[in-house]
Amino acid sequence: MANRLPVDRNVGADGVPRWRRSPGGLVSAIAPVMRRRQGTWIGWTGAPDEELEPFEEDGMSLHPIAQSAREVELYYEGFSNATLWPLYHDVVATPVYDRAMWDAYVQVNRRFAEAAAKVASKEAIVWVQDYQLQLVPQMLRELRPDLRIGFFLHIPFPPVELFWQLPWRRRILEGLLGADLVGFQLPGAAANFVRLCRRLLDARFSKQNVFWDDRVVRARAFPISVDVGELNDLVGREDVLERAQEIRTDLGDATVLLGVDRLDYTKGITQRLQAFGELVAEGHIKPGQAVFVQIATPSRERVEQYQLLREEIEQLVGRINGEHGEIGFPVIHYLHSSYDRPELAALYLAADVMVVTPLRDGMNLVAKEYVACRKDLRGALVLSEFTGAAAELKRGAFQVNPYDIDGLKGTLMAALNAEPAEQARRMRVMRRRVIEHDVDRWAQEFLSELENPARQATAEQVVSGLES
Ligand code: GDG
Repeated sequence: MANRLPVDRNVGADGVPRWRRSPGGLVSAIAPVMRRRQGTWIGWTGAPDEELEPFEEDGMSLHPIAQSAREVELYYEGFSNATLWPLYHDVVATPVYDRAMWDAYVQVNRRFAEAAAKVASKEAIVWVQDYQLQLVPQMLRELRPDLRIGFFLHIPFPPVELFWQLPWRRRILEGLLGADLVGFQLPGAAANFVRLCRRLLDARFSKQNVFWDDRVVRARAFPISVDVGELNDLVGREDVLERAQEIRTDLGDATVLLGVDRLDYTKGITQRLQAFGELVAEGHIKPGQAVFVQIATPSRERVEQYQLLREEIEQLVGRINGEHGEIGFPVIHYLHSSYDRPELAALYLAADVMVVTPLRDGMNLVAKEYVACRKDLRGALVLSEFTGAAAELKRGAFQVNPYDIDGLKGTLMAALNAEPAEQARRMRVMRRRVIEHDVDRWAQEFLSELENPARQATAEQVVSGLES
């Protein structure tokens, strides 16, 4: 179960709408598992006010959940993306606390739970994805106590002090505690969850297990990753290699710094452009010698904070290019657009320095995709300490605190000046990690932890853990 189905509707050249698998690691990781197990994917089609019957596509059974235009506004753009998203990302923007949004969140979560309760066979496994559906585990367990329920949170889980702000904090925790296994990107997030259960619900616990409602709820970290095989195939393609070369030629054979992000205030786009702009202003970087390419994929365009961010970034890009660009040599290429996977792979291959500077990010797949694409062991990754990926890639990445603009400038220069031998050494350690822990392994590890009752602590063990 996920907010969205794994397919998008596209209108073909003949004018007939068709479903196409959505791009992205999550879908490519879970789709084969679903096909193998003849599972059903429950989610929204992306179009408001649309009631569709279940259908088969891409070898999977898809079960659409309708959402009205008003629910999209209140549940999706509202509670999910204007309340939970900023709250769970260190309050880098101010969360909106609105009762109508909460009511819609409860209503849509209930619709998902009811659909799963109808569709799931006896003692089936249900895997619920992400922050839009945190009430589903509890709602579903009430309807179907026979099911085994897993939940995975793709974004950070905040510390006690921040989560405490949420007027509906107990309800969210109780919602998650309906699962048998609650997965997070990092151990710190799992620890935050257990601590909150203790402080807020007075729940008994032992290590990473919470004893709740005569059950044991396990909280564990499962760092997500990328589809290494898919990326490997892409960067082996002749047309992708040619395209990478073409991009470099079009950029005047300058040194290329690259950012690829959804246009989101958590991604630290402003900070990286400011640092780059100052390096140009101070003469450390000369127009024509180095160029910054920033892909900002349109995202959540109806949410006000996203509109404001877009204006801020576009003003900043305009100012930097206006002050320092020369005819034929803008210092920043800013592209507010979305690209297909081969084009992204070509961009990764064309980039000398990949700049990933989120203020907070659950994992950050872009960093891992860059590493997975660089079989040639070239290129440098500048990576924020505040991403989940930093925990795994810290030995090879140039780490930064994106709030520290001077530090960021120094690190950008260090990455730009890294010798090929150093680039290769760093890339090798990062590649080892990403190749060994790809997204397929992530899905297998989660599901085997969910299914394997042998490793499940019993309620008695939890109690005795408490007593010892
Ligand atoms: C959430 C969490 C966590 C980007 N532009 C285009 C495009 N992309 C793809 C990237 C990458 C994905 O979107 C973005 O993933 P990230 O991990 O970087 O960020 P979020 O979207 O915020 O994802 C995050 C993730 O969930 C998974 O758990 O890592 O922390 O916030 O795959 O390549 N893909 C295409 N065209 C684009 O223009 N096709």
